[in-house]
Amino acid sequence: MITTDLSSSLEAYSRLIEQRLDQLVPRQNGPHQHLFEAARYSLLGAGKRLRPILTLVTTEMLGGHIPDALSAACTLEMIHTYSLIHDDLPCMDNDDYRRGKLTVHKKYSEGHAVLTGDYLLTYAFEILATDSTLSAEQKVKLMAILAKRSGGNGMIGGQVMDLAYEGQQIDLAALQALHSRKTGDLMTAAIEFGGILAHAQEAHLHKLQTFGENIGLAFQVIDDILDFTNSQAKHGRAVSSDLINRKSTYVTLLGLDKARACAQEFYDQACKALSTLPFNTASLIELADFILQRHH
Ligand code: GRG
Repeated sequence: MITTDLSSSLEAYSRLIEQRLDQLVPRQNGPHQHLFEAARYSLLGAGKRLRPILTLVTTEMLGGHIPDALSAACTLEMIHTYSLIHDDLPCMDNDDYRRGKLTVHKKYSEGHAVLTGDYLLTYAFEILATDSTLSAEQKVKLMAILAKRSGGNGMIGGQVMDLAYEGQQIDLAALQALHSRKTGDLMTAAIEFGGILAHAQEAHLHKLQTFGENIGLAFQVIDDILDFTNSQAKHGRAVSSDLINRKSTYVTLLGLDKARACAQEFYDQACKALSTLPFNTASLIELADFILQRHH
């Protein structure tokens, strides 16, 4: 059950994130104004904001200060949005719609979509490097986490595995290795960000990482389930985009019931990792519940 309390705090966090993104990426005039327009088009007004919310909830849980964590949290949304813009391009998934509106390459052009993604990626690091609320040590740690988790052995590596496995039946271990990078790493970064922003101890950071890795995988299993069941609800048959693209997913490999059990197992592991932390972890567990029970 998602409580009214949780949905109102998710809305409150989303509002803060939306306002800060709006401030961080203002409109600009000049021959390159379309870049900022496209960045605002892709960033503002939609999206669950799950990654920055994970950072803010973790920061607050550990006794950190939300206003000081907000810009850093927004950099995760920028990296996430760049990955969606590039993933939608014709050379990747070739999607026409994202977050209920035309994809950036359809609304503007392919060139603008590539460059808007590049801009959001680059700008995320500029924000971290110049955030006056962060210490020099925090800046370096956050930039290292973001680079590693979104890089060649993280999100981008996972996407390349996805390309490599196209049209192939892969086993569960390969699927997990792919998704722990493609989806899990940025979620883990979001949790690690909370730890760094609230000056968490090393031992606590390790537990938080385990939580992040497992909740990232639970999120992906649910995503596969939703892709399958929403297609069924919409079309009355199993024509999920994953099936059309002949992608191996938790549902195609395990079937619906075992995929649900698998999501629950990742959720349980995630919560177990939190159980020995000397903090009130209720809000992070509520967020994990939301991830497990979400319908979109
Ligand atoms: C192209 C560099 C590059 C990387 C692409 C993350 C990724 C790798 C591609 C995005 C497409 C995709 C299906 C990723 C799996 C993770 C996922 C389900 C993303 C959607 O995240 P949500 O549901 O989206 O949090 P909103 O719109 O709510 O932010």
